[in-house]
Amino acid sequence: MNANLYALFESRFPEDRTACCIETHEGLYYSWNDVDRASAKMANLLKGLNLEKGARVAVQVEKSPEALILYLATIRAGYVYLPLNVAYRAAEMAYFIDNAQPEVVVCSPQNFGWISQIAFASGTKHVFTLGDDRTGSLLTRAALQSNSFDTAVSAPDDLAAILYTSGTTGRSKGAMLSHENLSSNALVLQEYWRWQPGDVLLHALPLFHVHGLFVASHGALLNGSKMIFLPRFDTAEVLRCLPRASVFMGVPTYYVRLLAEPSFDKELCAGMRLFVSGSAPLLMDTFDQFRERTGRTILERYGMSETTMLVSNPYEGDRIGGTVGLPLPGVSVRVVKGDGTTCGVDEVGDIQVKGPNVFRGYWRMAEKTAEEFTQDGYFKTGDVGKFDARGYLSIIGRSKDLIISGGYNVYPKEVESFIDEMDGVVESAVIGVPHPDFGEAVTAVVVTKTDNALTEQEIIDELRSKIANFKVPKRVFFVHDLPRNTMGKVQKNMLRDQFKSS
Ligand code: MLC
Ligand code: AMP
Repeated sequence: MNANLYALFESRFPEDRTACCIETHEGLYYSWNDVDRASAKMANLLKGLNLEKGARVAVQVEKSPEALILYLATIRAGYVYLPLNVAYRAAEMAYFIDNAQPEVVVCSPQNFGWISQIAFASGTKHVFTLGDDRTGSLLTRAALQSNSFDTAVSAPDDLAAILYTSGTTGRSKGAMLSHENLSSNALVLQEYWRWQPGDVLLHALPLFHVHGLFVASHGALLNGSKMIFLPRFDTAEVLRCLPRASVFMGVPTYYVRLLAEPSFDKELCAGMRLFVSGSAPLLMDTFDQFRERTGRTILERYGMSETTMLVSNPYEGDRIGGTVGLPLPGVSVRVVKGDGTTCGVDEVGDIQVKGPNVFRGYWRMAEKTAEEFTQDGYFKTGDVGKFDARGYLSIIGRSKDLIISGGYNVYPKEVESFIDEMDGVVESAVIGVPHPDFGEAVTAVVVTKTDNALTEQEIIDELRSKIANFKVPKRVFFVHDLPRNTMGKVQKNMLRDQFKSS
């Protein structure tokens, strides 16, 4: 049997392929036939480039139906999709491209100048452009291709995607996900969340992370369901489209923003069957307010790039606020103490996972991969939590030094290294402090040389020119020394306490 993920989707396309698969906010309709033919054209284009087996196709483009179709075309042709956040700047892109060695890079037309320079310098052979308005060389070239394509035959272990997740100590690591990783998770979620005939997904998430690219899109594709595609999360647009949808997925910030709208009420949600939250902790207050306002209970689930989804509150049965729910069918999740023994009920420890959803390792980092797995094959998530007596998992914290801001991961170490190399800086510590909209806000605490007059704004401006905007600290504070323990380690919890209400 062909384990290619596209073959699975194709086997689930609705009987009527003229039905709508993607509807855009501008009112354009893409039928299932359109998606099939357009992905065939792009797959033919890629195949015609004579790429090697397992070639990476790195993509940094704005969200559009064509961007999703490019993803489908890449896996359909048997290549490996590598999505990159549109916020990444030159230094970040140079690292990813140099590390992943993609044979093809696709970027927005307006970024072609600088990205093609980086790509060609790293040995990439083909750089195409794709705009969010159906423009760019990718589409011009694909238009000349045949609109039928025999989906490549893939083994379950063949790679379908590489998702870069930042490293706690060094640079970003590419999590390698196989066709089986993605298809097993998609199938489990379709059943677990009771996708139904007639469901319509309101898709407002970005297409370069697990949540928007896999969890949301795969659900609709597997179910033969229409997606209403928004280019980004925009509260007014979501409110406008909600009455025509039945499923919505988002990070907690989306729910906070919806609740801030007085017009968001039961009536608008009348046709809604399912609201899913994930990627960051959903506050109890948001969970409760949402239920009160809409009569709907948000279903919170827990996932990560390396594992896609591993735990979820049930569709039927209690969705318990403050917990991420129960391990998904076929996925084994345990909480262990420092000595490796399993924790009892309500005992806090490290969360580990094993199952068909767990990735195939970090791209060209065999040692790092080995470190992140236990001897009996469990992946160490870096999250800390506990199971209650009913088997519901709560995430209590993280053993990894990570900030999650509006659903995006920010690794303090990376931001610190950019601050530390600025003239006049002795050292810095980057922390997350509570933020009403983003959940956590990136905050920098900096020690400068005594005669230095570096200002908060100068540091922010300098960082803005170098790293993705969501990683730039919202505030910068200056101190004489960073608090350290007897081992010399910076005590970030003291800094978090000190600056939490700033
Ligand atoms: C934007 N900004 C952010 C930010 N997003 N700041 C902190 N954190 C964020 N997440 C800042 C920009 O730097 C800019 O600042 C200003 O906000 C306006 O930018 P914008 O792009 O117009 O913002 P907006 O559209 O409002 O975006 C906010 C958001 C977006 C919450 C809608 O960040 C978003 O869609 N997040 C979802 C992330 C996601 O998909 N996560 C899933 C990961 S998968 P300035 O100062 O420059 O103006 C995963 C696994 C799993 O974790 O389990 O799912
Ligand atoms: P990423 O590396 O971007 O895939 O982010 C994965 C991380 O997001 C996980 O390791 C968790 O720390 C966090 N995360 C995902 N879902 C949840 C959730 N529902 N609650 C709390 N944290 C979450």
